[in-house]
Amino acid sequence: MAGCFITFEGGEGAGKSTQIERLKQRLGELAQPALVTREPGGSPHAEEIRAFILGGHAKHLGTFAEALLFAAARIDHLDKTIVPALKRGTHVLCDRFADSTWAYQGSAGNIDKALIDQLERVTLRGIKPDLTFILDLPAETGLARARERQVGRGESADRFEGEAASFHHSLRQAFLAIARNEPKRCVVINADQEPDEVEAAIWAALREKLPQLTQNRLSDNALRPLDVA
Ligand code: Z5A
Repeated sequence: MAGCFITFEGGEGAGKSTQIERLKQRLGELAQPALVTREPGGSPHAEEIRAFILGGHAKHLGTFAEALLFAAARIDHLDKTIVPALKRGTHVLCDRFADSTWAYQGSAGNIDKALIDQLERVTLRGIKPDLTFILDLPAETGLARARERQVGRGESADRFEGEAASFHHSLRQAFLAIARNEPKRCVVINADQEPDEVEAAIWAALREKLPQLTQNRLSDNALRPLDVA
């Protein structure tokens, strides 16, 4: 595809949305258009499924049924938003994707890995992120950030933020395990530092993994790899 697909993963309050906006801005300055999207959600029907799951309405159906709902949302998101953008040469910056199903429903949620694997295969149909940033920080730090933001906005905890501390600890380990298993695709970023430092670490990793994105798209050198892709 002509665009690059980049996902951001990690526990609650890791700073994904903050860094995605910063990266979009930097890419825009280099005439590298990027679409920001999120999971669950990112297309009208997937956003309806998001509201249902995060509102806690699917919890009584059990963790595997929730995994199915995340997959249903992902199919619509891929078909309506992600694949069309990549085909027209727009990069996609996605806040969470399939690794979140592995971590939340598979590892922390104790759903059989083989089932999650099969679900992922039929859902993704071969589409994988080109690069995944795993924003890593202690679960307590991320939860404290998320709570502070909720208090500021007068919101309450969603379906997953209300889980026990042990759930959030195992999530962190699950994301780190994904990164160990797929070192070519995944880069672990220390998210327990100032936003400017996190941004610099992300940019340095992007320069190494997808250097064509860190060049001005309108310059001769940058045009060649994208035209070939
Ligand atoms: N889920 C799942 O179970 N299975 C799946 O397959 C998928 C998802 C796809 C989506 O919720 C939920 O769905 C999620 C997993 C589950 N669990 N929960 N909850 P969401 O999209 O509403 O929430 P989230 O993905 O966890 O994002 P978040 O809590 O909004 O966090 P964030 O985007 O990573 O962080 P942020 O909004 O950029 O920053 C949070 C706050 O910290 C904010 O006030 C910032 O100003 C501040 N911040 C950001 N960076 C820093 C630094 N570096 N230092 C200090 N403060 C910072």
